[in-house]
Amino acid sequence: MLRALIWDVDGTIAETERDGHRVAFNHAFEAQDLPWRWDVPTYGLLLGVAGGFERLLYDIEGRVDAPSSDSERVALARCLHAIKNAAYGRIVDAGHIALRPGVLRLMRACAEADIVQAIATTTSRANVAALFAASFGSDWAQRFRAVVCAEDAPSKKPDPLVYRVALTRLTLEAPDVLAVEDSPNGLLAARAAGIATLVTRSDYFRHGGFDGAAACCDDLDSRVTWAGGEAACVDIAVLRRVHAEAPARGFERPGMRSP
Ligand code: XBP
Ligand code: MG
Repeated sequence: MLRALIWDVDGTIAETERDGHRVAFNHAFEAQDLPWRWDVPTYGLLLGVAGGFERLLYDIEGRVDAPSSDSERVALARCLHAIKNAAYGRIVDAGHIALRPGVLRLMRACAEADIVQAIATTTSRANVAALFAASFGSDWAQRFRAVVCAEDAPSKKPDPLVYRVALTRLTLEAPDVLAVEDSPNGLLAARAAGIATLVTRSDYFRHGGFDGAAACCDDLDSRVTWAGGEAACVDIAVLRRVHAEAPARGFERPGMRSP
């Protein structure tokens, strides 16, 4: 039985990357008098590195005009990341980042159907709080039984840690839940934790590789397909069917043995 839905944040609940985090990173470069800028396609490539700090460090390490010592590069990445997060908060507070289609509808339906909801994200608690306060209001935390962020799971997706911590906090097992993700790294993380995953492809991952997803759609208000069927949008009946049918399609559950 489906007991809980675990939501990713960036790309899944809102399109935060291109016009949110990316713009804020560029603001940080400018604020530090650096000539570096991440254009839209470049940022798409860099999203292969999960975590804003890790993404910065990866990029800095490939630049000839970056500091030469490891400690200076780490210090620069930390400084830029802090400036970027403050700028991201301002972008979100200003209402520039909208919820993706169907998110609010599905959250309300889950609440009515007694399906518990949780968050499993690579971003920080402050970034989640800024986005959710702007999107859901100041009482946003009441919607979620667990909110697991970068601070709780320092090994970023595709590492399954963030999902394992979410399961522990929910006191549920992987077969009790369904994850909603937008990216290949997110899908890998959820699957590595043994969790069936519905993928709502975000702009940057429209053509991502989603082998192993329990179901896929372009957004929650659009046609969703899975091995056993399809539907006009993602609703509670679809969530329950996708979750129930996932094991029958060879999805490996912890403790289950292949025949
Ligand atoms: C999101 C991320 C984050 C954001 C930036 O991944 O990888 O790094 O891009 O946020 P997911 P931070 O959607 O899979 O959680 O700078 O706070 O990391
Ligand atoms: Mg995501």
